Amino acid sequence: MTTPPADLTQAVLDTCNALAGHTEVPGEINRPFLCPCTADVHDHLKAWAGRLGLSTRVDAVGNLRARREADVPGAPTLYLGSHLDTVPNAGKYDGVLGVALGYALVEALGARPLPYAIEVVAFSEEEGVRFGVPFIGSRALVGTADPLLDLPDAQAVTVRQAIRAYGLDPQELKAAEVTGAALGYFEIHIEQGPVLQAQCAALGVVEAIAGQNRFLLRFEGQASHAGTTPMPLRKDALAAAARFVVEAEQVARSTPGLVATVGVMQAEPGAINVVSGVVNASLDIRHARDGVRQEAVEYLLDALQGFCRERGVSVQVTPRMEEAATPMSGPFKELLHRAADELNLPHPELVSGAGHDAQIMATRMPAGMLFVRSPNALSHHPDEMVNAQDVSDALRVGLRFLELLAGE
Ligand code: HGY
Ligand code: MN
Ligand code: MN
Ligand code: MN
Repeated sequence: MTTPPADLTQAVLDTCNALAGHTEVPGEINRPFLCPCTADVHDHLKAWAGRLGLSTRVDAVGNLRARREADVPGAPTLYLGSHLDTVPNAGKYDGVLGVALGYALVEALGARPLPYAIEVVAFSEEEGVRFGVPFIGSRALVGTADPLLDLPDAQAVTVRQAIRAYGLDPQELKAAEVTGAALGYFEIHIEQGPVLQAQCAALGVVEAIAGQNRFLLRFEGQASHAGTTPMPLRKDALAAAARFVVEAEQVARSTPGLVATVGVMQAEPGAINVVSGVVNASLDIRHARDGVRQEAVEYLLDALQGFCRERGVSVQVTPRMEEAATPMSGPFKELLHRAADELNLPHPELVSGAGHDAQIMATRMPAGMLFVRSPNALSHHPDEMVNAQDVSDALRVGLRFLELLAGE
């Protein structure tokens, strides 16, 4: 059992700080899919990969792939990593911490011979902010990104066009797919919630990832004068949307473990004295059990139609994604327990309310996730934070996990 050099934790935190500076919106961390600053982020990571002697390539969807070959020909590949894209006004650790820890783990392994190759993947898109569909990066590795290529963003630019605009070739999508034997995928990520802090645990082993649905909702009523349109004659798109938001919140509050979020709400024309004629909104709904989630979706979409009928408003519901709950059981989870047990570090199991690339990679290979405590339970927020000691513990458990995987 080797102990990672103490300065590696600092290198991880320094990388999170440095990458936070590459943003589309000055003063906030904001990196949507294939934004121009992706190249700067890649340059920073390529420098680290260069120091480690890793070969790098950027694949057709902008994933940065850094590879350490095995010492035996034909050996399987272990994939490590997380995502580089962020939500608007994000924190500096969501995704990036896992990418930096991937590089740090390779560094901690040093030049020792390994019976497997390692590929650290910095996924180009996991959040789904620009196209409303998450996991474009990891879907490319498991060969399910094709159907997403013609999805439009809010400016009617498709994924395919965004790939070309960045200087990549969507025709090369096939070459992004994992080939050859895959040992599995291991991701370290911040918990993004309150569970580990409440249990005074630095680390957690992910037992499952909640299932989720995402919808785009377009309400269409009739814009009209706020002063001269009597209430019974209105077709108020925003009132219909607002009534829906309240219902979604009430259903989620009354269903244990269910979360429902309307994060986008854009009213048109958006003037103080005009009844809203159009509202573009979103719905994100999740639960660890698929039956509960699907029942809530069915109820809410039915209630939505009623709220609109009552107001003479129509609504267009566009399903953007549905991911079933993903159990993270199997050999990787057991090895993570063993590694943390050997280091006498508490590591409760927990379900992830957040989606992760691991749930996509798990469709193709064994997958495991280690969570790092979020001391203030905040994420998708500039105040997102980690404890340096917890990151150091994650590095130690991650290194021990890789050693156990190598039979050491
Ligand atoms: O939204 C999520 O589940 C995560 O941040 N990708
Ligand atoms: Mn994330
Ligand atoms: Mn996120
Ligand atoms: Mn254990």
